[in-house]
Amino acid sequence: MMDTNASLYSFPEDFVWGAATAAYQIEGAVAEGGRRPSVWDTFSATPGRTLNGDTGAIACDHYHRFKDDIRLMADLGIRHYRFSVAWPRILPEGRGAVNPAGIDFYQRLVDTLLEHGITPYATLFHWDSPQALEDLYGSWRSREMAQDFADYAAVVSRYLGDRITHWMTLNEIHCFTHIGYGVQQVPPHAPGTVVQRLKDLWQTSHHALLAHGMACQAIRAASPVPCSIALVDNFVPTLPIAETPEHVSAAQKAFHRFSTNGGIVEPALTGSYSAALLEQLGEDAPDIQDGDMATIHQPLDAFGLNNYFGVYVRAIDRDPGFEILDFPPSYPKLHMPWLYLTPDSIYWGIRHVAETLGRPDLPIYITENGCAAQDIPNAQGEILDSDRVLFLRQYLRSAQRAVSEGYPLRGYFVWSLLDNFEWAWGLDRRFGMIYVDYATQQRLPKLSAAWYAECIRQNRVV
Ligand code: IFM
Repeated sequence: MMDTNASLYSFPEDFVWGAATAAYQIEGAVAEGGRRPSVWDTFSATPGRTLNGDTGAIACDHYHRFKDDIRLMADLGIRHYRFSVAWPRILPEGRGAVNPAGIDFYQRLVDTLLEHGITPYATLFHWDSPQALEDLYGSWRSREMAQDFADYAAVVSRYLGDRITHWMTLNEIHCFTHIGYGVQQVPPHAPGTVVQRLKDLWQTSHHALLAHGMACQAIRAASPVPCSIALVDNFVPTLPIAETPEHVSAAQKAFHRFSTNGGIVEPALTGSYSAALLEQLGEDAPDIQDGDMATIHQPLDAFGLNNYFGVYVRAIDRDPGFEILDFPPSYPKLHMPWLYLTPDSIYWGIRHVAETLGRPDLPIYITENGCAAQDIPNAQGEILDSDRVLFLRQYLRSAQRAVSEGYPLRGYFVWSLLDNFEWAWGLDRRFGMIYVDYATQQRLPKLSAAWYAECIRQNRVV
């Protein structure tokens, strides 16, 4: 029978279909090749910090198995790969002497990608700050961290810039600052040190914004060839409960005040903290020195949106004009407490960048999207993760809607290529399209991997 749907949900010819991972979540080999501990090594080795006491010490052993993993990726037809570089492999003490074995590892990794026709997208920081800097000055609590990060970014782009031209500075500032230093209940993030005042918490994210801006400048100065630089953020899209002018306007108003949206993505993309947020914070707002906002607001070549969920908003006729709706108990979610099925969050995330933040010029990549599911091999040893296929299909259709309406979405990276160390949830939560048997380190592509490969082959959501 003829496939009558051959053009349904299709993407432009040059759409980037990719997969993403992060160093501490997959590499393992934490004491090899001159690497020194990151805050996540220390945190996860502390009793009671992660589920089942899991650590990333071995994880997917990707440090030793990267060639096989890259071959698997190539077999699926994935031609774009987002990974992260581990700061403590490159500068084991966080600053100072460069570790040649660290550089060599990433050169070999990237060369293997290129041999398979896979374009590398490197994130410079995905939460594994050098423990040495946490010990020295409290890492993100100090302004010094911004300069150290910029110096590290310069080293990486100097040594790897001949083969990597897509750079991403920091991944999800909210998580490693506001959850790393501000959450008392389980599960926090490393380093898990709770700062005293809300102002101190906002100071950590302000330092991270500065680090992003200074790193942009450092990469452009050090890269041997022109390159693309992006920030990757996971702001929470506010979703109009109905697509009518009153609810859309309520969702736009709510955007600035929800979570840390107005104090992280907004200053990075517009050059100013949200006025509504600053008013709400009052004396808890971070200290901002002369010139900081210009440093933070660097020209970017792209923006990376990590999106898993959004929150629904409705218009109300009293102050502040909007209401954030709680999720009712029976609302569908995947295998994380926060993983509500809200496919529209991709579409609205993209629209908020273009319209609410006034950046219709900025190319966008979905740099992470995916879900944890309870993957259990069947009697034949297959993993038929139809729940993950359902999730990815709905979110990808939402991405396609944004493209079809003319928003500048250029690509999509599934989180994640492989099951991996899911931070405080240890190895218990599986986000991969490829199953990892941690006892044997065997890899097994799930049904979702075959489904995604077909999407790539047909350049549309199937
Ligand atoms: O695994 C994480 C990733 O490191 C950052 N973004 C969210 C993912 C799922 O929780």
